[in-house]
Amino acid sequence: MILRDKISAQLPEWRERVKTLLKEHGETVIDRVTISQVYGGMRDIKGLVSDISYVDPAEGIRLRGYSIPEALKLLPRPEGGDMPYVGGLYYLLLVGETPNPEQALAVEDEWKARSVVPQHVFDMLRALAPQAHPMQLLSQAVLALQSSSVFARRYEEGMKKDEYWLPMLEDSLNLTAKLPGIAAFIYSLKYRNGIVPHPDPERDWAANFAHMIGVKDKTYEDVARLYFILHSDHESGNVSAHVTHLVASSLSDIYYAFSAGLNGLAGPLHGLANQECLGWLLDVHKKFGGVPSREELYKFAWDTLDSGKVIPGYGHAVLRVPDPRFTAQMEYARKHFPQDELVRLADLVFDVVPQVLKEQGKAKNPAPNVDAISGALQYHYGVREFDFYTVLFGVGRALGVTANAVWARALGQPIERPKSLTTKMLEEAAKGQ
Ligand code: HAX
Repeated sequence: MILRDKISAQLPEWRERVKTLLKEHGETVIDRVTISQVYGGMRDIKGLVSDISYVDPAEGIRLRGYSIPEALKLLPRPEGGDMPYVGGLYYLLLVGETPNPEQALAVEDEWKARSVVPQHVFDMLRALAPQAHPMQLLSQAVLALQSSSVFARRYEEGMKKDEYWLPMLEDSLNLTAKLPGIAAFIYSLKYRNGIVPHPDPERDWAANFAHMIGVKDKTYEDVARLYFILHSDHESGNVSAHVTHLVASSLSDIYYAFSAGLNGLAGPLHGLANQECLGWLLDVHKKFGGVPSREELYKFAWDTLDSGKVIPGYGHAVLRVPDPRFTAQMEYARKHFPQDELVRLADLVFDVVPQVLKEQGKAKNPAPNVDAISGALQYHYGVREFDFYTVLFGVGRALGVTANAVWARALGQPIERPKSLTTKMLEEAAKGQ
């Protein structure tokens, strides 16, 4: 298998590199930690390693060194498509090299061969409470697949540590292959008739999601590819990525680990912000009977803040500029459907809200993040049930966290165990200054 062979070939050098770094420079100090960081959600403490992506506060994400526009340009695309194969992106994340079309298609073929979702997963989803949030369904579905974990079986049988990454890769491919079908089933179960068409062997991973969810407009295939690529990875410290890494560090398999990561993604300050953001846009639209004036929106934004709420889709823990994932989606919308009311509204919000947040003076970053626009694109194509949007985020996020998990295991990253302190200890440390 191409991914296994490519990673295998790189491993001796990588292992040597890490070993030498630790042996010769293990005691090198790279940062200091302040009391406000310890009490403040560990913000900006440099304590994780990922070679798969890096978020520069002043520029945004780079996936294996490529900015979003570069990656979208370089990755191979299907004939007639405007956006790259997600299989090519997965190749880039896992292997660290830009794939040629055959290599991107080899990943797509791996996914096709592994895409059948076991019946028990559907049966379990049908048995859940009708009011359950779609993110609960997604998390439970991933957990239900755990019984097929190759890693758990091989570990039980006994395997050498330097082989751990091989079943992790197998599990990761099996999991990611099934996610479009699971997500489409959740959508149909919650909002349609509970029936999902079979995947079409002629279509790629993302286009098959578009097909299974029932969106007829062919250009939605591009939107699906763009969406999953943009949401794939955002270095390792965000909640969903960090939780997945943390859980996997105890040698849990990827099903346990990613299910936990999804539960973090379901929080309104993280992935659920996309649903919240669309809800906020619709509230504005409803209140003013369309796109309001600048002044009306300015007041509405202040009313939101004054009521003690955050403005969803704005602000970021690391970024200090507009999120390039926002920009990529905004550019797509402006190019393909500039007259769409919600897109026009999202554009106006982009104009007004940063000013409001600056005036309030609390948010360190008043600029939009990925969630400020993603829902408006889905809404345009008729995917209007916005409590489903975080499921879409989860499908994309699986690509990044599984790629990281494979490499963490390949490089033998240990169980995570940071140290906690008491408030008294912090007070004493402060006195000692
Ligand atoms: N609206 C109102 N207030 C905001 C704000 C916003 N969009 N963004 C930040 N603030 C406030 C914070 O609530 C905080 O207030 P307090 O001091 O009263 O606690 C203050 O500004 C400082 O926060 P910060 O340091 O700038 O931001 P954090 O690193 O603590 O948090 C968040 C980053 C993304 C959680 C934050 O900006 C936020 O709540 N944004 C709105 C929700 C959102 O869009 N989340 C999605 C983020 C992207 C993501 O993960 N997607 O999945």
